Amino acid sequence: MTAATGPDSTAQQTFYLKDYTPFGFEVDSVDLTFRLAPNATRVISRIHFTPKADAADPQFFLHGEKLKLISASIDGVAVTPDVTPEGLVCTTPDTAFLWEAEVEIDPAGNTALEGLYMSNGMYCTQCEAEGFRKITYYPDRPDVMSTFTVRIEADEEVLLSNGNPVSQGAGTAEWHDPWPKPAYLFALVAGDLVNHPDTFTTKSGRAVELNIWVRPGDEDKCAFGMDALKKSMTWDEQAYGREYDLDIFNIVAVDDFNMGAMENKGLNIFNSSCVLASPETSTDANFERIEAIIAHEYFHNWTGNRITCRDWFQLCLKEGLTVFRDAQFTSDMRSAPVKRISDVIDLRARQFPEDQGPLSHPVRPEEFQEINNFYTATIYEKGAEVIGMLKRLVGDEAYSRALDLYFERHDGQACTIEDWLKVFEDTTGRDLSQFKRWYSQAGTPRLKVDEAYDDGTYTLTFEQDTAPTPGQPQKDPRVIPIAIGLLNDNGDEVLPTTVLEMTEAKQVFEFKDLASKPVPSILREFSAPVVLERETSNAERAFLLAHDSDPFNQWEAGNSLARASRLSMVKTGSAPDPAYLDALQKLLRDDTLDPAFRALMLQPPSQSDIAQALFEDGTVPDPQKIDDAAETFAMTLAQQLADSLPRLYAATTVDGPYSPDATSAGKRALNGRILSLLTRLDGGDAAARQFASADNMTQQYSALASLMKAEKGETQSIAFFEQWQADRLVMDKWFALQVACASPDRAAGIAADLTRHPLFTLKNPNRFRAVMGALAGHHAGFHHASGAGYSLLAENLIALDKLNPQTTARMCTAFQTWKRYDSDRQSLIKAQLQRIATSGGLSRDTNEMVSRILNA
Ligand code: 0A1
Ligand code: ZN
Repeated sequence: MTAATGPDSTAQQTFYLKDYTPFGFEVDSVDLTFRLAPNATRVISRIHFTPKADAADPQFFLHGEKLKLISASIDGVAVTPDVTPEGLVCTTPDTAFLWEAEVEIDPAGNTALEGLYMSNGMYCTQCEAEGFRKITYYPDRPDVMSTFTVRIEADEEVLLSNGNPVSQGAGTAEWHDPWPKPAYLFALVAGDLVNHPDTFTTKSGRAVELNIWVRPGDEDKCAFGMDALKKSMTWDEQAYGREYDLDIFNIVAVDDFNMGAMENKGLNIFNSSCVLASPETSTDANFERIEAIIAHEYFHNWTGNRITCRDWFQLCLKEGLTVFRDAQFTSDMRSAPVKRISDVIDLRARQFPEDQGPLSHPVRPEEFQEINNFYTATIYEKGAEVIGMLKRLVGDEAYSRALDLYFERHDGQACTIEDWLKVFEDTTGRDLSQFKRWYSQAGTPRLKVDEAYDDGTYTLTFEQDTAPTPGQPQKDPRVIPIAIGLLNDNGDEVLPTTVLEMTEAKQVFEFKDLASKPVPSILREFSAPVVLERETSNAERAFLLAHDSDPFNQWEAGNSLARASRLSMVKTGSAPDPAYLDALQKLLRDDTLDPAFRALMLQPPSQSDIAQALFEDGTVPDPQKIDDAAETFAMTLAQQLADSLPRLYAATTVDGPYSPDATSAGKRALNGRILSLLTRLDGGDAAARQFASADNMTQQYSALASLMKAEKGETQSIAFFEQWQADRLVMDKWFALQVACASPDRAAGIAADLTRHPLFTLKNPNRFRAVMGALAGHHAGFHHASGAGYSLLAENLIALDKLNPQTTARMCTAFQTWKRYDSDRQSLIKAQLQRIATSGGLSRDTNEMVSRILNA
């Protein structure tokens, strides 16, 4: 790769998939010594290279950024490489040689949290995607794999790296990882940590030592994570035949972390919010997320580590598959329908806006400026959806055989999407070239449905169309698996779930010998990530809500009723649809339904989703009106249910000792929704009582949120602060709630005040996200006509970019939907985007994001 231009440049370097060239050298082994010191850590590398005989690119280029080169030698003879801000090149022998270098780095000054950095006095690393080059000179690309031996010299008590421990002494430790790996999976941790230990025996009898390492004081928050880890290890053996492959598996919790967690070989590093859990400090949602992330990182051991990516364009190869696997795990551990519905809500909230706006990119992008900007909902969640479609098309049994072949054929390799699809082609004999468009074409297909019934034959006509996306004006038809069922007038299924395979732009499917015109249930289980467009009546939606045997489509029927009702409230000022209110009340009282499912039915469509629906309908969304409609709806529902709310509240209250299991959590979720309705009527009495008596965070938090939303929670908010001010993770909740529960008029002002709070800091991504993420997620507050939300976010992004480009660039996505809104708001947003763009010294990450959003 050639040198990139400086961060200020508008013409940043772009990297292209088509330019892939293998590295010209084998890396036979890597030996690293770390002499840790906060501002002057020395890293000594000894790396054996062998030139490849047929190298297309014979240049010896090693990545390196922000490194002070102390010395370099080849086969013991000092060399003077050509050093640039991006790396070095050096003349090398034609045969195998030993490269040795010593560099100095500054972990304490590393606020970007990429490479080796310090968090609360502890050293830790984050190398994905391109952080290793900030540690030492190295071919920092995922297709260069090698075995690593690491020696750490430091004052800290606990010294960890990848693989198995070799030796441990006073102030030193040595680790060896026998599995060849790319540098992005390297990790090192040094700190005065304590562990929560356990053991696991794999199905072939390997004894594995397990540890969760935390700061002293957090050791009582590890048991749930450890249990989740053991469940994940067992599940991967049973579901995929995958065993763990080292003698030890370490997890470390870190407070300052840009993402959720990282799957470093044998040494997973976690944002503390994604591993520490206790009933008093964590909500049910936290518990569920922790279980899923522990599983996700563990599953990467096979899908990511043993089989990795050839280059970063293939990121979905490991991420889409691992998200798919962790979703299967959660479905097995909890409720499959509830997991599916929650995932689709999330996909529509995060991936659809991305796919329909200026940041739209294919699941496998073909170009990027900064790879850190591509850890997106499209790569992760749409990547997982594509695998779900593939599995549906080939069937469970073929999926299983294809995966076996994938592991057998590609273990130890750095692979591509072509390799992935080929195992399916070889297993099934199918030609997947058209299916591959899901990886290369960006944008969400819209699927239009027309129906006809004549003389016992029912006809469904589907048309697919995908709007142009940046750089892709033209789209070709994709393969779309459409799972459908047909119901008769009594609600009985006359056609059980059947998968239609759509391959054409327009395609007709016929169903014969039907006694009467059926009611179709289309896209069951959300069998493809598309937008379904179908003219349908509220009566039919209500019918499916009552009778559909597919829980996803049952929920979807209710969801589309809710959307339709909300849209007409906003557009015409009408009252909430009585038929929908009626249906909701029935569901709410139906004790045969899973409480978690009922809680989801009660979850209103997101205000951003309503804004998008209005926009697509040709109406300019007014965020304040959308918020007003949401308020009116909730108030009307509360009033209609007035008589039964206290009883429903009591009936769903979970007493006794707290347990985070799915059944209790589902009940509490429903109880929380009921409490928020009740609080609108009872002056906050029930919520205040719940707040006072709660012995777990789920109930304390839902009581506080209900009270604050009703502007009755001032005392409780102060009490909460006082109780929890020493707990960073709980304080993140407090910060976020202040903004999330504020009225639209006050949200930006409150967020601004919070940025001046003594506990606010730009250095901790969780805290920054708590305030700015909550503001961006407060639809009517962020998009307030004053523009105060936009300018506050811009101001903070400019400040954060100097410290932490990755988190800044991610948060820029708050502006991605700007073209939906009226011209005044568009001008306000554009001015703020330009303000960021011209603020000077902008990072490559943020520069790329802002220019992509601006160029919409
Ligand atoms: N591979 C991780 C995600 C991840 C990516 C980049 C990071 O850098 C800050 C950290 C984590 C996963 O999928 O969990
Ligand atoms: Zn991942």
